[in-house]
Amino acid sequence: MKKVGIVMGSDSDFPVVKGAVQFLKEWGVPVEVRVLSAHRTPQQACEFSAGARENGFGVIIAAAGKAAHLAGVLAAHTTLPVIGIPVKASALDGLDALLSTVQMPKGIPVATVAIDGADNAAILAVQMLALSDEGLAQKLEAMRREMTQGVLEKDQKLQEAVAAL
Ligand code: RP5
Repeated sequence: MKKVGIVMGSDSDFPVVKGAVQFLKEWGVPVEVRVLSAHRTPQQACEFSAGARENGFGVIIAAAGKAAHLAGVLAAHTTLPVIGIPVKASALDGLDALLSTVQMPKGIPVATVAIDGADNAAILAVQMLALSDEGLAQKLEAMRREMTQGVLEKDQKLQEAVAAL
């Protein structure tokens, strides 16, 4: 199976990213996690991305806050799909990182999830790998069924609570 690379701009982003790492490990998806900054270690970030395909990666997740250029810079150096997580790390509550990550120019896409949306980044990465992995695709289907069932049960409980008022 291809690996997922999770890159964060600083170790201070790790609390946001940790759940995604755990999710991927639980699902048996090989994951490598790095601190590589578009601004502080630009050369290392570019080298990681440029070599990612030949190093066995299938998807890159990039998490960064403030003037968050990390996802875009990584995307510029690979044709692998890059998922961006804007991190809430400043006085602007992540809006700065959201706009920096999502507003990519034509030709270099970054699939941007919500501010601090690491869970969805991990799920989206698995969906991408599942394009060529039937086992993962079946697990995703099962997860969806479970989610649907959970909401239906909540709705049923709510109906009972409302009827008892
Ligand atoms: C960004 O600046 C990082 O991704 C992080 O979200 C933010 C703050 O970094 P530190 O100053 O905590 O290292 O580049």
